[in-house]
Amino acid sequence: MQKTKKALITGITGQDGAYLAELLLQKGYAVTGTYRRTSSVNFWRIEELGIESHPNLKLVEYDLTDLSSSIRLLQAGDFDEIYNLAAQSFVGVSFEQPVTTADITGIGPVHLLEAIRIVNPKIRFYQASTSEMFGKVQAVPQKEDTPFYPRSPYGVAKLYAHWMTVNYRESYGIFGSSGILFNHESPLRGREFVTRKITDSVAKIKLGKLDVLELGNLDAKRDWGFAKEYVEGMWRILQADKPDTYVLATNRTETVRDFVTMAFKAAGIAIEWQGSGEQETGHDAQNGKVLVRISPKFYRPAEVDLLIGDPAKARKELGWEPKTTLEELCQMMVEADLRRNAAGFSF
Ligand code: NDP
Ligand code: GDR
Repeated sequence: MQKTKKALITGITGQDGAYLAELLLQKGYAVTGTYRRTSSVNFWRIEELGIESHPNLKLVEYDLTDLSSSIRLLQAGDFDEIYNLAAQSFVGVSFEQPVTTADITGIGPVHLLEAIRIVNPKIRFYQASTSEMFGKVQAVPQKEDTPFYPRSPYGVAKLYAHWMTVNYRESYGIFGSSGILFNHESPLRGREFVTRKITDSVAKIKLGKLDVLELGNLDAKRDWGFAKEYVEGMWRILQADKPDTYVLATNRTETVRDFVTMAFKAAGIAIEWQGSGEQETGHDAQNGKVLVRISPKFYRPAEVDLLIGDPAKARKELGWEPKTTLEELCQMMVEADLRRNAAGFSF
């Protein structure tokens, strides 16, 4: 009989943690998911997926910034695979809290790498790296060997953790792999990120609960995919014969403005754009009402202008391919937010 595989997911209360837990439970894994002690822990994502009481899911309190508890977590768990998804993951906040971001997002993963080195070097380790490490465009499309040039404290912290994963692979033979994932979204995306902010606001405008959507830089271009498909890629990365680095992306890029137009369209509203820069506005094409305007408070001190990834290596070596189009993803998110807002709640 095959032994039940045991996986640890840090950050199970986040978007990817919830989808990955669902996937691994479906695959028959015993899953331990970590959450942070806060005054009001929120499990809405795993509840929405209906897995919060799954018999093979165990939830444990853990903070990535604590080395000794990282060691004890691994001593208690006998894990085969660790997926390190925990991070201070919001780029905007990283400019306000650079040191906290460095502690959690940069040094945090090293606590797990050290714990693996000390407790069981055979554990396979996945590090959630990011297209934000490419930052200022050095080549188009970006792939595994494109030079990095991060543009935020978040990107810099992630780059450190990325190289530490590579370093532990090369120094100690640890199966440490890194997925350089481009933006991936879903109805479970946090509302501080631009796609979900847009779909939630579009739903509220459609239902008469909000007048205007305020945004920052509409010209930023992102390669947006569907999170559920990206967590499948994470799993494949840890099933490979050897540890490595892989880009997961769709190879299509659109502006934030395009996504706004798409989201309103999904709610049956046509948008017309007028003006430029801080004066740009989006109008309801039927009655001229202003529905979108710019607020410089959402601008970032340094911006990542253009991300588009080439997932050819993952396709060739892992058989991974994104399938959901951006239009389908946007429609799915708008419909979920219309449902939630109509029912009177939205996380
Ligand atoms: P989320 O922000 O939704 O989730 C982050 C998770 O990390 C949450 O569960 C959060 O817990 C947890 N966390 C934060 N700080 C700590 C800490 N000190 N100790 C333990 N846990 C902590 O991110 P996503 O699910 O979107 O992303 C998953 C990972 O992938 C992140 O590392 C992110 O940086 C990275 N990434 C994401 C991409 C994307 O497009 N989504 C693209 C590329 C990389 P709490 O709920 O308590 O805040
Ligand atoms: P990003 O995602 O920074 O790419 O990081 P986010 O959705 O926050 O921003 C995308 C782009 O939209 C522009 N923008 C706005 N962003 C937000 N959040 N709010 C606004 O009002 C707004 N207006 C315009 C931003 O300037 C930016 O250019 C995400 C995170 O999930 C990271 O953890 C992950 O590593 C990367 O994706 C890949």
